[in-house]
Amino acid sequence: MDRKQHLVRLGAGVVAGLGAAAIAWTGVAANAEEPAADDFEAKVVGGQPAAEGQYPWLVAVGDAGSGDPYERRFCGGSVIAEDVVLTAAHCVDEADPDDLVVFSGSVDLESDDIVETAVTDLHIAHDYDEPVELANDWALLRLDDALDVEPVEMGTDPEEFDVLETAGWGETGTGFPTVARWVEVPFVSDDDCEAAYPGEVDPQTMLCAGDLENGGVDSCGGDSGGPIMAPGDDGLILVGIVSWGYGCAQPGNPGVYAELADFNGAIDDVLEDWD
Ligand code: 4AZ
Repeated sequence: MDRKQHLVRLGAGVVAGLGAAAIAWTGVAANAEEPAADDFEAKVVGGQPAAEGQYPWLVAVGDAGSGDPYERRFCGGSVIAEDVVLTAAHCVDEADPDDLVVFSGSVDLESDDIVETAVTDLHIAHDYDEPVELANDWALLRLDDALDVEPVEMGTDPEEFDVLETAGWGETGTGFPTVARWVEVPFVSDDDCEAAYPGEVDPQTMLCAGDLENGGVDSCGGDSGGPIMAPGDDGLILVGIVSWGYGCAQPGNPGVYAELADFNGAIDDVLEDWD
């Protein structure tokens, strides 16, 4: 499958409950269509289960209502202040805050330690989808209660990286895991990423990662909104948000991530406003 993908929500439980065949993808205008189930090369591909506490700030974004967190989650997110979660704009741009909840407290969505928190306010990046589709793919969720979670450190400088890591409850190739998975993904330069996706990458607001030559490691459907992180002096630093790609883990088609350094100031402005 060689088609631009980011998750399109179909409604409560559909993504987690029905699996790959039920996922609709947005295509690039001309060839927007739903792939056949066996067309889906999704897989957090090449990863392994996250340990409890490995990413305390990693949360799942889900539909409000009742039922298992596993059935209701549809995207990832990162806790950036005790009552604020950063996620992808394309995960929540059609949602009402009342329709959303955040699951925190465990890497295992079936754990008794999972805490469900209501969302009271939603901010979608003003320049989302500009200057190209999926540019500025970030949104903030304001929570009803402070979480008992140490927020992630935010990356502020645009940098070249070596190896990054990403994590989430997205498609593994055999379904959606109950325990979040993580994987290391080599950084891909802006030049190489623009060459991989001519005309579709805005290097200012996007960064890319993946094994260009071999594929095999990537984020995938349902990981959107979650973190991509770089090693810092005192632990991991958030540098981006899972956003889109063509297929998952295919050679030549890196994962594309919203580049936090570009909109850090805009995030601070919203946080000040919400204070
Ligand atoms: C998604 O739909 C998605 N391989 C996330 C990441 C990638 C593709 C799709 C990158 O959530």
